[in-house]
Amino acid sequence: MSILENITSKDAIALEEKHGAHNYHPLPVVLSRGEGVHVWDVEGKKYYDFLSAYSAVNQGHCHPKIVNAMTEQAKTLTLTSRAFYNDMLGKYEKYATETFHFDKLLPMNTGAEAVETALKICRKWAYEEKGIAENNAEIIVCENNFHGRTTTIISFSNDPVARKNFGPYTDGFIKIEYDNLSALEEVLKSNSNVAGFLVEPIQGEAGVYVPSEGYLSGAKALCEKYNVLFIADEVQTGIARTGRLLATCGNCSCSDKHCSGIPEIKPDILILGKALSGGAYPVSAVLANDNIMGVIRPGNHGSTFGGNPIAAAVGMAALEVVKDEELADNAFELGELFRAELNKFIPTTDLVNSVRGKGLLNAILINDSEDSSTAWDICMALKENGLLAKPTHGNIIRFAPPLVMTKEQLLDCVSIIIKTLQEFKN
Ligand code: IF1
Repeated sequence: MSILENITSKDAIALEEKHGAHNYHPLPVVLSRGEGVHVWDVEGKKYYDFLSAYSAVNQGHCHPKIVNAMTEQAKTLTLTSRAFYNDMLGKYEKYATETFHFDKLLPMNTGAEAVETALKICRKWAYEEKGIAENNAEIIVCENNFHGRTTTIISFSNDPVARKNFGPYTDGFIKIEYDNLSALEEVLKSNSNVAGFLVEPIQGEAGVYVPSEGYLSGAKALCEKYNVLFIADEVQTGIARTGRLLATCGNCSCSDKHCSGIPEIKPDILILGKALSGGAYPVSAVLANDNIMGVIRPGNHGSTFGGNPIAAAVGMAALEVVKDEELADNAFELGELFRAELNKFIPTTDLVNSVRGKGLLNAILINDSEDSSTAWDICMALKENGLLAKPTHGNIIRFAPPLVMTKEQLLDCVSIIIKTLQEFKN
């Protein structure tokens, strides 16, 4: 069989089933094309994408500016490794550090790699700058976190499916309740070996759990008080998804007209991935100022592909699109509209308990037991009606369309969602 031959959905699924590892349980739809907020399956059916590859495709599918940057660079120079300089990396690093207001950027490829990088930087900082005795550094994490799939990262997960039988686990992590400042202070007060606090500004996998107002700034203040690094994992929440360039953005010097005036929550270490490339290419990064990033010296860390010229070109284009098209503002406004429309509908149905989220990272909570298949069945019905979304833990459906959506398209999607829920029979 030629790889260029047309294939039916059924055959494509059968091939993966037979030849691929079974580490996923996808919705049975086989996509072959994407443009903006839409994707098409191999039979030509068109869908609204309400997952955006888990918030990687914020700029929309196959954004021409990003695709052009990628293909032009691919024709010129793809990979040099970091054994040599390339002419794109410095330009990208300058652009990204100016965009996010940090001194330095360390380029990696996937989100999990960037999280690992941040953990390494934090530990090294603890030994060399904070003065913690070797091998004693601890990093605080939150219950129900999701930071990726590596052995170290799953060591501090509390999802049994992600974790069981992958031991022995990496030491040096303390787990506390999310959205609980006294739990954080409790640990900080009693343990002088704490080096960092790793947190998602909104817990995605936990079901788009938005912490209380003031939690992040409070946590940041506590970290400052106890000389502990505040590490924000914005792999999913970053790059305009939540209606700001970053979910930790406050009243900073950016031009975001929806800055709320709350004090700026500037992480000591910022982790980005996913939409840093608009979903075109694996591009992740860790940003920090010199007093922290300075602990990393030649040989301490690296990656064959991290910082490659295609990634640099793509990363720069993807950030430019976010600014040029004011995607943070659009996500903010459409998010308000989305929740308002669903909040009008929810009192009329027994199927949905509530909607929550920020910007265009939202979820509806289905009124059924955590282990029922209702959320999955609703997603199957949404698929039939031309909208793709995926259930997450605990009978929750995440709604995260590309941020390039128009108001008309969003209202069209809202009517598909409401119609599907109205027609849905358990
Ligand atoms: C999978 C969830 C989303 C992330 C945060 C780091 C990473 C992720 C906050 C790692 C990745 C993904 C990966 C994907 C499912 C997915 C996900 F449902 F699991 F939680 F997005 F909501 N930090 N999130 O959300 O980035 O190494 O994957 O590039 O199946 O693992 P990565």
